[in-house]
Amino acid sequence: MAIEWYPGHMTRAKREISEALAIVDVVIEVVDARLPRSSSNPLLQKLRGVKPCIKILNKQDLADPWVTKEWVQHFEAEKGVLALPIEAKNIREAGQILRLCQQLIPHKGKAGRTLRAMVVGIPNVGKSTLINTLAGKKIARVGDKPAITTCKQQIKLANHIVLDDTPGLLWPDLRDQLGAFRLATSGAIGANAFDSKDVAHFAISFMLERYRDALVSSYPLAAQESDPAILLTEIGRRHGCLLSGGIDLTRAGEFFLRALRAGKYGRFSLERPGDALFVEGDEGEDEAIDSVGL
Ligand SMILES: Nc1nc2c(ncn2[C@@H]2O[C@H](COP(=O)(O)OP(=O)(O)O)[C@@H](O)[C@H]2O)c(=O)[nH]1
Ligand SMILES: [Mg+2]
Repeated sequence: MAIEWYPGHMTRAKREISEALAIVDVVIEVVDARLPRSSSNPLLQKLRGVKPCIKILNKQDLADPWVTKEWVQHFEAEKGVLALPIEAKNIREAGQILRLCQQLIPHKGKAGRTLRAMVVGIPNVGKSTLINTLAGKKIARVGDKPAITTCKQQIKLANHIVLDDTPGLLWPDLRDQLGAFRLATSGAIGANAFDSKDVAHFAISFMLERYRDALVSSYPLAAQESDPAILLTEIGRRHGCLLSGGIDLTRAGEFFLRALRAGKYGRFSLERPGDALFVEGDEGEDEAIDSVGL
């Protein structure tokens, strides 16, 4: 289902999150482990101030484990921040969050001193999945439009920790085109917001640069070919994405992105802590991904 972010929605989300943050002890920010920077809206950092935060690097099952380790170190360099890579459905991994909450706020999470936590993040990073795992039952809808809950409930977790049942929802920050392409590659922004062929070109170039062997094992042509347009044509041909008189490159792009996101070409991370945030001159210029259809 599509969510469009308009200034009115953004203002409302911002207000709701600041109000909610004021009364929580710990912010649980969920990001996508494959792109921890681009899947985080920098506004949250501003709104959070010095409030303790657990950065959840979710979907670690899809990310490059070495790069995820670098991100954990990077985030934990900030005072009051702990980072935890998880797969949101994994009860044991998600359960570690309780331990980290108590580590961050040692004087709470005891009888008479309830520790209050809240999950926040952009769409599709796995907030609902995580809340359901922590609650031990289905509370939040997964992979769907967030329900506008007027009356927030609190879920009692173990160790006198309570969690808001509704996550704080931020919009993805698309001002930087490189970040926007990474988000589109990961599936965080809806297909109506971008051209699958362009995003597939970006993703193929990226894979050739960082994970070429993974592509070569599916498409031997990638061993000597570095032009993403030629490789996308080959992918379309191999998977029967045909048009009268040629290859349907949009369908080929969709096929490639679906397979990539499902882990068919192995685990990958789209950004590392040392990477540049945006390509110089890109910001605000190229309107390749200009609307936020989620
Ligand atoms: N592979 C993988 N997929 C996940 C994980 N967590 C969530 N997902 C999937 O990501 C999509 C978005 O999850 P959801 O919980 O609805 O995200 P939300 O929009 O942040 O609430 C769904 O298809 C989930 O099944 C994870 O740890 N690993
Ligand atoms: Mg959700």
